[in-house]
Amino acid sequence: MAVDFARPHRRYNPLTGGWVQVSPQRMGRPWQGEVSPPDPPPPSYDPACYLCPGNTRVGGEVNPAYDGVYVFDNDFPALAEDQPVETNHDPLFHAEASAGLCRVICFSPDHSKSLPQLPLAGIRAVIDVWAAQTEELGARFGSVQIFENKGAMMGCSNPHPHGQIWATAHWGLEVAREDQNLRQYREWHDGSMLLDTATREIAASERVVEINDDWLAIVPFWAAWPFETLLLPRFAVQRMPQLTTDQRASLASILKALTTRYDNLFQTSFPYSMGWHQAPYGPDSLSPDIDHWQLHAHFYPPLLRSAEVRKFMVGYEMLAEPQRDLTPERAAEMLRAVSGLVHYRA
Ligand code: H2U
Ligand code: ZN
Repeated sequence: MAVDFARPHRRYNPLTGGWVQVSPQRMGRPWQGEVSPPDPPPPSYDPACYLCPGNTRVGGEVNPAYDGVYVFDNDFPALAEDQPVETNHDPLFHAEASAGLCRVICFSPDHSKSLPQLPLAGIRAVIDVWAAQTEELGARFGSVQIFENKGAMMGCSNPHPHGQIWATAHWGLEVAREDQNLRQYREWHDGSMLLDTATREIAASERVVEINDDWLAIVPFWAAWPFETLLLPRFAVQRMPQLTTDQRASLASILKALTTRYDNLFQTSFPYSMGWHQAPYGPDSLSPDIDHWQLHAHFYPPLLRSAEVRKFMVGYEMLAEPQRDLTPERAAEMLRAVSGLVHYRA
């Protein structure tokens, strides 16, 4: 018998191999998000911001008077570049030295403009830097993790629009899991998991949030966070540097539309952690087998009901598996119901 999606059920995440418990019967009547009064916009320049052009950072370095995207080496890197190869082989206290580098990427000199508020050319410039950094660091490291932590709720205290890049010799656990699952899908089903997902989601349409000729944003069937989205290319591509001029332009446009919807949902600068997954490099970079890979971005926003009410991953989630009341289909419907064109602050 087929699963009744109106009753409690579990959904499988083929990328991670995890499960999510969905409890739609607890959702009750569909609710509108409460809208709180918009928070005051930050100024375009903040003399106390360590990321604004011309300002001094905590470590004493002075930012140049940059006028586009600005990348610098993190003054407090979590990783060190020159690490000896060391391993403690121990069944209980196993460890290895980890080598890598950390960079900060300022999306714009304007302190007040987050991604949805940047012009398309500004978002396009960020994409070009993401691609160039991937190419440069991929030649030296096994994995290039590009991400953005946005909003105080996600532990980011500075509203200046910025992201980070961590390049590591090893593959992060999530990347390693995806690599294994994408590879297995190709072997078992003779196809690309995420291209097949895009085709099926477009046909079903109920979880689609944004779509253009090249890209698709969905609340995935297996989403754990209330308004989690997955940004997928509609063509085969393993890494960001491979994107053509047109594909970068269409990516800028879907990023702007998706993040505009996010901000409009609760009329707040929507917090999230987002990041790109792409085919890792080495250790076998000389003969890389990356056909099973497909470039994609995850958005993990914590909000549930309003600008203040967040979802906590606690209790059952920490001890068993993620659980949600709001169905992914309803979340996608709510994101479709707000504008992807006009930002609430415009
Ligand atoms: P988040 O706010 O997204 O955590 O990023 C800020 C990063 O900027 C953080 O990793 C770095 C911090 O180490 N930073 C500098 O490199 N220089 C500074 O002067 C302050 C913050
Ligand atoms: Zn600033």
